[in-house]
Amino acid sequence: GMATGNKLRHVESLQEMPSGAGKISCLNAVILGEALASEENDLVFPSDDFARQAHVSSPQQYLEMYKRSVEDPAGFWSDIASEFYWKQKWDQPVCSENFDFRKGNISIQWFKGGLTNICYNCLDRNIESGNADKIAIYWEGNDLGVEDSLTYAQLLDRVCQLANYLKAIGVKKGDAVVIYLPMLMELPIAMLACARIGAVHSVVFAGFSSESLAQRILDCKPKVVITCNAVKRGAKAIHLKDIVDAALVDSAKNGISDFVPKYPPTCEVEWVDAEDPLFLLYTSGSTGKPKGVLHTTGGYMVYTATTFKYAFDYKPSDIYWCTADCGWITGHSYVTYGPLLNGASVVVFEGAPTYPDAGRCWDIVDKFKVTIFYTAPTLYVTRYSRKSLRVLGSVGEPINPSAWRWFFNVVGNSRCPISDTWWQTETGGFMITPLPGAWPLKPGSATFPFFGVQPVIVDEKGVEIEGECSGYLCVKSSWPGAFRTLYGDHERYETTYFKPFAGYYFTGDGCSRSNGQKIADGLHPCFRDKDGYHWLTGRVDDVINVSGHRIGTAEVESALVSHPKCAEAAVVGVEHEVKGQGIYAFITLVEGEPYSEELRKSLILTVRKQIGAFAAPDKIHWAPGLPKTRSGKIMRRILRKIASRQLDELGDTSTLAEPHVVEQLIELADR
Ligand code: 6R9
Repeated sequence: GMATGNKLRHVESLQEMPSGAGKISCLNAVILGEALASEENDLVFPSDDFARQAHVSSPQQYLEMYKRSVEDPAGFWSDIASEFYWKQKWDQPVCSENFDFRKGNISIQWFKGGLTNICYNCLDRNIESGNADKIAIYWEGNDLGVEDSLTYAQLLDRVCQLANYLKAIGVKKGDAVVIYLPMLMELPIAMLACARIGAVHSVVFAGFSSESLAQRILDCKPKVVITCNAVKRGAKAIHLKDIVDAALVDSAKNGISDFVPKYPPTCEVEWVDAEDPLFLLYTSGSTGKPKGVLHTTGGYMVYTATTFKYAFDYKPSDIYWCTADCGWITGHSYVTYGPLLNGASVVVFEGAPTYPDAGRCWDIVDKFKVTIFYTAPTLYVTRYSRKSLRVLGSVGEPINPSAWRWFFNVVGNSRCPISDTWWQTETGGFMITPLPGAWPLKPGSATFPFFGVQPVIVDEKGVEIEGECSGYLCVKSSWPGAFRTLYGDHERYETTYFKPFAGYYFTGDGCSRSNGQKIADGLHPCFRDKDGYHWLTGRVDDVINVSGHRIGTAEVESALVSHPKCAEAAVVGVEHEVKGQGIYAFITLVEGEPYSEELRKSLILTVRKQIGAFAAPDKIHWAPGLPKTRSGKIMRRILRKIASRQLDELGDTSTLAEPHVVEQLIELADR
């Protein structure tokens, strides 16, 4: 099994690696010398057996590959891209980018001029190479005993039928298609069908309310909305079709098709440019309405496939299960595209991990003999053998060292390396992640950058900091999976991501490199330690992460203030035992309105209705006033402290316009 402690297996003294882009400071460190090993006992080493069979089995091997990936990105990525099918190879430089707004518009292109199709590469290509009868999808329904599966050949048939139907009703290359489905096999099928005909899918998580769905429909103006009648989640039935009908009324659309008839099971592929859009996925930002993150075809294809293969050490004999819903980026990149591009067998689970009881996940692992299990740290469980597992993955939020150890010791039986994958909707695929087998892990650290990724930590002024430090996490050059724009708003793309720190992509996360503890005031929530390991601990902006669902506090606030009795609302995230973060809302009512339990419920209901149940506030804190600066800015730092009851850490409140509101808030904390 894996061993923890002072072992020096696989640890070599490596020289600092020079690179075209200057020193790769984050790498100095895979170099774990004697001093480190004797002082640390928090290193978790891969077993010899695991390392021996791994794609990347030593720090040196990683460093060699990494060095090439950043010094010669074109060569590195075009070698990998050549393993895919291209109707026509790219005729322009493999990559071109401008990351510096001072030099003109931000632009990123990979494999431009190349013609390909990601659906063809997922299905036809794998079928031609002998995998026609391999299971592509094992589907496990919400209710026990309800299951299904599709081989690669069967999946292709189903995709083609739907693709033909979409074509028949007028969907053409470049048209948007909204998909509002639970985790049925039809969800990946619908994504692939769109990709096959060059349509741009926009999956809307089926937990979103009709109003949220309508907002997205109005923004991307799809030709079609694909949905189903109803779904059961746990013991509850949700009538999706009614929600869609309501949304279509809101967004003034006509003509609704109630069923998808059977169409022929073959369908010509629409060859698209590598830079043609593949999908839009709406995600929350710190302000304003949700952003339509746009991913294109070629780079995304190459990147999701490669990250999947290396970060999970994927082998053709693996059975892979990712618990994410296709309504989020994790479901796009690591339920559908990444695994299928690799010809993997993927478990797709419709239900809730706790239904009918908390053992459900482990039943599924045992039933399908899952070998790679990828989930969010908030999923908790016990019992069952789980002998089949060999690699574990974690995503969505920082996993704290004790949760990490539990996942490692209990779920993985101290045998399975954990890939704690840090990435975002915007990045398309993993950015900072272990390559299991290549280096020792540290519980709670996402470790090192993936090939081609150059993370940097900058200070408030945007100056890069070397060595042990903390600051804002940025990336200094493009990678194939990067998003290319925000749909219909390139200016917002530049302003949000490229202007905060000139010359870099700003992630919205903090990062630090010092060993162990968080930097005090939460402004620098990620660090990189002296060994170069990266530690991410959260967002530096007003985005919160509830059970892996990304939510902008501004969206929840605007739902709350739409309530006729709410004058003002301020929402912050607080630590939550089960969900990672909980939603904590400070509410100022309109003049003269008394606090009541009924009003509390009706405020929460407003959020459920406008966004979805997953965004419902966990706590409503009545606030006669909110702490504001003299210029009228809400001091969220103070609200966060009040929400987490760190009342002795309120800091300087003298700059507040009305300092007494803080005392009022403390008094009302438990009302
Ligand atoms: C993939 C996904 C992105 C935000 C990101 C960060 C947080 C994701 C993490 C993590 C620490 C990890 N995040 N993975 N934080 N460690 N392994 O979750 O995308 O929904 O866009 O959220 O999630 O704060 O900025 P998305």
